[in-house]
Amino acid sequence: MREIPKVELHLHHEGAAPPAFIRGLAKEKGVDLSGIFREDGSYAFRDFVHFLSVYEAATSVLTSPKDYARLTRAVLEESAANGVVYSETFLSPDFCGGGDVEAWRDYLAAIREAAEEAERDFGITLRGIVTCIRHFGPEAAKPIALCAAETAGDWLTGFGMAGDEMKGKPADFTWAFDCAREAGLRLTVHAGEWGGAKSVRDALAALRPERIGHGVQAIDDLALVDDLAEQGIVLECCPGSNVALGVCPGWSAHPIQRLRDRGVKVTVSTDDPPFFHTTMTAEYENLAATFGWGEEDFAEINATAIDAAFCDEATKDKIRKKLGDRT
Ligand code: MCF
Ligand code: ZN
Repeated sequence: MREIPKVELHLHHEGAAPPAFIRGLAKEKGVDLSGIFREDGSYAFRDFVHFLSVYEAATSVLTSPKDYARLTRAVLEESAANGVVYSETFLSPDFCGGGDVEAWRDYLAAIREAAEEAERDFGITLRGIVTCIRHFGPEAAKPIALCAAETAGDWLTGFGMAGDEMKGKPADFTWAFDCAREAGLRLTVHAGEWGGAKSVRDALAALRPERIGHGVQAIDDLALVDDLAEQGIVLECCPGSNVALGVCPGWSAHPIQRLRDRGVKVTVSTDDPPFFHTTMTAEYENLAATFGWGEEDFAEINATAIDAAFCDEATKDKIRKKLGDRT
């Protein structure tokens, strides 16, 4: 499974930080983060809302562009070791530079340079998605969208929303999404992870994204599932994350196969791999064990993912050649 070339569309930049990396930074900076780790060294969280606060605590020691450059290299080396040839990562000026556009530019430059080096060294291509945080509210999303619009280009190609889906309604964020859309950014929204099928409907109606992060609870509304299929909305499924957080009671209960059977375009990602004790290899192994997926299924999923990627056509063609190169 490790060798299969893979496309990952849904990865949170800080959420991909290995716990040892965050512990090392905490030690260097004299910050006590012992409360967010279990005795075995892994991240400790009780439930989804607690996960959000542990994520923020871990992020608090990433305080400079240099920290992000080191993180980017470590994350991409690990992804490439799991066969990932193309990845998109959620980044937020809320975390990189505290919302200030000049600081954000410096963080972005460092991340981008590290990604270019990793592309040369490990053969993995990265693109960025600027992300507003739902539980920070719609006013906080506006400067994030402005940062995104000012830095949109060939590397920063998307705008999205993550965080606590139970807070606020998508319609509150239309200003931010309209701003990003006008700047030429492609759109994705986390929905239907906790907020039910209605949350997916609301996100689609108010924000008009072309992809939905998670979206798995759409399965409870078959008319919505048919709409997703008809409109070609792509779901960024992260089954290991859903199982780890308790969105699904187990792998066999995950709706990815049922959604796919009904014509929905599904893709596979890890979300926050070390938090959820997963990797792209582990996701594929679990999909093979649970649903009997084989080479053709994975080829289809990766073709869907690269078609839906937020990069230019020349990059897609380069990646498609790698996907076709199976040895
Ligand atoms: O997809 C998972 C669970 N659902 C919602 N949000 C997040 C997930 N992983 C990270 N996030 C949040 C994180 O807590 O995304 C934001 C943080 O608020 C970071 S995006 C650079
Ligand atoms: Zn996510």
